[in-house]
Amino acid sequence: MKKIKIFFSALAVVAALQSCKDKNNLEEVVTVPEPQKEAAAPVGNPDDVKAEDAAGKFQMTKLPYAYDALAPNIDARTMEIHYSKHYKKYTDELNKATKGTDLENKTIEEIFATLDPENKAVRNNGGGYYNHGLFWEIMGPKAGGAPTGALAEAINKDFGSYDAFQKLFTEAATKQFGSGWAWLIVTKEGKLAVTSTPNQDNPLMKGQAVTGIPILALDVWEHAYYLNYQNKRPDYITAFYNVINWAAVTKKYEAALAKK
Ligand code: MN3
Repeated sequence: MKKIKIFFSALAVVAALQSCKDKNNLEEVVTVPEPQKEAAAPVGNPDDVKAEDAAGKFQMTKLPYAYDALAPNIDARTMEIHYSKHYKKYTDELNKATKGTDLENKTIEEIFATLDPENKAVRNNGGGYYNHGLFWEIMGPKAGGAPTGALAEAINKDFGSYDAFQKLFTEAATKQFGSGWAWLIVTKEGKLAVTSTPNQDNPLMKGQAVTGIPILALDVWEHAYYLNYQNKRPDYITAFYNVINWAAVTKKYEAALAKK
C-alpha cells in the first residue's frame, strides 16, 4: 500500500512539474507580442489637418515642421493635440463667427484693431487663431541660442542685455495667472517691450494695457505643456528657449518696424 502511495505521489510531482513547465511556456507565448507597438502609437501629419470650411476666410497656418521636431522640449503628442484639435477648433469657430458679416472682408489684424471686446466669439477664437499661428512660426527644430543682428542690437538697447530680456519674458510667462500668453512686441514708438495677456487676448487688440505688434509668443495654457510637464510651467518655459527660431523672430521684427 505504501509503495502504491509513493508511486502516486511521484506521479503527482511529475504532473505538477509538467504543468509548471506548460505554464512557463504559456507565459512566454503570452508575453511575446510586442508591447512597444501600442505605447509608440504613431503621430499624424500636420499637413493632413485643414479648416473645416475649405472656403472659409481663415485657413490654418502650416506647421513648418513635424509634430515630433521639437522633442524633447515639446513632445510630439502635445504638438499634435495642440495643432490638430485646439488650433483647428479656434480656426473653425472664427470662420463660423465671421461668416456673412463685414469682418469677413478684413484681415485678422484689422479685426483686432476695431473689435468690440464684448464680441467674445471673435475675440476668443480670433485670438486663438492669430496667437497660435504666430507661435508655430517662431519655433523650430535645431533652434534656440540668442538672436543676432538688428534684433540683438534692439534687445541690448531696450532691455540692457539678452539675459535681462530673458528674465523679463520668463517672469511674464510665469506670473500670467491661469491661461494666457507671454509676448515680445514692437510698440508704436518702435521699441521692444515684454507683456502678457489672459485667455486668447493679444497686444493687437483694442483696449489692452500694453499694445504693439507681437514678434514672439509663448502659450502658457495648460494644454500647451501638461502632458509632459504637468504643473511645472517653469520647466516648460525654460525648455521653450531651446526651440525659439530667432531668424523667424527677426523677420517678424523687421516687418513690424516696416509697418509703423
Ligand atoms: Mn494653445
